[in-house]
Formats: sequence, C-alpha cells, structure tokens
Amino acid sequence: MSQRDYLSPRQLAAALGVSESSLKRWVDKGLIQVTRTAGGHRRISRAAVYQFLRTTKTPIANPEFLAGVIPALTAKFEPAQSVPALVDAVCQGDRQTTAAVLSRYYLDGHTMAELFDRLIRPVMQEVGHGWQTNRIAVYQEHRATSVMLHAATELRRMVPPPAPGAPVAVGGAPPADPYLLPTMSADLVLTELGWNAVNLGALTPWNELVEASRSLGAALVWVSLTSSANLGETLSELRQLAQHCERHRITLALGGQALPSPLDASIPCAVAGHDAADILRVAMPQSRTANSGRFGRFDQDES
Ligand code: B12
Repeated sequence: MSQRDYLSPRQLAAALGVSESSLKRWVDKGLIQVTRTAGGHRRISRAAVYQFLRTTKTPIANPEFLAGVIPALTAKFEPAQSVPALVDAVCQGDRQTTAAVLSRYYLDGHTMAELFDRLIRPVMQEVGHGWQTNRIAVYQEHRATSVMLHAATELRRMVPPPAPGAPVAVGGAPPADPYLLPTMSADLVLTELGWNAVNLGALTPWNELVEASRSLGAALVWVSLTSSANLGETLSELRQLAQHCERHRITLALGGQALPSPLDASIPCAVAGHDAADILRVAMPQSRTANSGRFGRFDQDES
C-alpha cells in the first residue's frame, strides 16, 4: 500500500480536526470504508476519503494533512467563474491548479457527467475557439489537452474501483479519431456508476472494439465520435457495430460532437447523445435492472 493512496484513521482524523474516536464512529456507521493491511491495521483509501467528504460535506480543518491525497484545494466556486481561470491554467501547463479546481468541484458533490459537461467541455471549447482565432498556439492546445488528461486521470482515482462481478463496458474513439478526452468522459461516468469500464482510447480499430467486448463479456459498448474525418466510412462501420450489438443484446451508447443529429435510423442504439449525462439513461443501476434483457453477455462460441 503506497503512502499516497492510503491514510491511517489517525491521519484522516487530524486532517478533519476531529478525534480518532469520532472517526471510528463514522467507520462503524459505514460512512467511511476501511481496508486492512496484511498486519491488520486499518487504512482508508483515497477513493473512500473522497466518497466520505462528498456525501457528508465534512469540512477539512487541516488540508495540509491531505497533501498528496487531495490536490491543493481551492475555494468553493461556480463553474461560470472557474472556466476562464481553468482555460489559463491548462494553456499555461498548470497541472496543480487544474487538478485542484476539478477535485473541488467533485468534492462539492457534482457528478462526473456534470464535471465533463459543465466544466471540462466548456474549457476545451474555449481552447478550441482560441486556436481558431489565433489567440492560442497549437502547442498550447496540445499542452491544454495533456494537462486536462492528467487532471481527469487524478479524478479516476477518486472513484471507488468496480466491485467484483461489476458489469463490463468497453469503448473508445474510432480509427481516424485522435480525441482522448471525450472517450474518457464516458469512461468516468460509467466508472462512477459502478461499471467496470474499459476505455480503449483514441484511434481504436473497429475489429478490436468488437474483439475486446467479446472477450471481456461487455454488456455495454460506447463509441465517442469527435473527428468528422472519414465520416461516411465511420457511419458505415457504426451501422455494422450496431447490428452486431443488437444481435448480441449489448447496449450501444453513441456520442460526441461529430455524431450526426438526428442519427440515421439504420444505426440502432440505446443512446445517441451529445452530453456525457446522456449515458445515465441506460447505465444507471436501476436502468440496468429494468433493461436486464438488454444486458446479456456474448455467447462464448459465437463468431
Ligand atoms: C484538443 C483538440 C484537438 C487535439 C486532440 C488531442 C487529443 N489527443 O485528444 C488535436 C490537436 C489533435 C486536434 C486536432 C484537430 N482538430 Co481539434 N480540437 C480540440 C478541442 C480544443 C478540444 C476537444 C476536447 O477534448 N474536448 C473535451 C471533451 C470532453 O468535450 P466533447 O468532445 O464536447 O465531449 C463531450 C460530448 O461530446 C459528450 N460525449 C463525448 N463522447 C461521448 C460518448 C457518448 C456515448 C455520449 C453519450 C456522449 C459523449 O460528452 C462529453 C463531455 O461533455 C476542440 C474544441 C471543442 N470545441 O471541443 C477542437 C476541435 C474539435 N478540433 C477541430 C479541428 C478543426 C481540428 C483539426 C482539423 C485541426 C487541424 N487543422 O489540424 C485537427 C483534426 C484531427 C482529426 N484527425 O480529426 C474543430 C472541429 C471542427 C469540426 N467539427 O470538424 C474543433 C471543434 C475546434 C474548432 N473550434 O474549430 N484537436
């Protein structure tokens, strides 16, 4: 267990400015999940700290005790105020501020879908607009993406890992599509909902998407479409993927800026959306139960 990923009850109590016995009461009530070391000592994971703070809104009396666990926390803020600050931060390569602002937003109780739709997307739209109007150099756009990816990776560590036996979701961006953040938004939304989300990232060959979903027994496949390059070919591949998913009763979720709206009816899918929040319609635990017939696994012997 690494020092950065786990805290002892004493360390967390010190950060919150409460006694160890208060903290143990919260553990006993199930408000804080603890794990044990091989030697039987109680440890609290970074994800458990986040879930506790998010649900109880407990103030952090001594944030310096959480250094290395939670990025330096900034004051409470509204997305509208923070977008310009974040645009500056990502373009200047300021990883710390970016991660801190996103963590604060998550700790305030917002969902991953809200984080992407209300904060990360508008920031990156501004970066794109800056590039288009020659205010932001191409290298800054690349750096901005890299800084945002780093912050989003940090966010992933705040979400509890999937439970054993969690349903598997597989997805990515198609072969001609180099975009990393859009497919990551689907990944994080599904992970937060308890899915075992496997993000194959950008430039994913269609046959590999099918192969991964087959061998991992995926109940849901997502495709994130941002690049409009080769759109005709992409849509024809999507049609085949959709038919494949239908045959195998896999839920198909499609989204992204380049997804045509409305989508051709010959591409049947459970979701065709432009917001990360659209995934919630089919991926929430209750919709999984309600649609259980749509979440069958591949038959192992089928081609
Ligand atoms: C970063 C970036 C790049 C980077 C990508 C780096 C990387 N590896 O990821 C680089 C530099 C490579 C790049 C290249 C290009 N880019 Co570019 N790029 C962007 C930028 C600034 C941000 C994209 C991003 O990451 N957004 C953040 C994500 C989280 O937001 P999102 O994509 O909107 O995703 C949301 C929804 O779509 C939805 N969603 C996404 N996936 C899914 C999946 C499901 C299932 C669901 C339900 C929902 C969903 O939820 C997400 C969260 O809200 C955008 C600007 C913009 N307006 O977005 C331009 C932009 C997309 N690029 C643009 C252009 C023109 C280009 C280039 C052609 C430039 C050039 N001349 O070289 C090339 C083309 C590359 C290609 N092969 O297609 C244009 C696109 C115009 C168009 N429609 O064709 C844009 C809009 C910029 C602009 N204003 O002109 N780009």
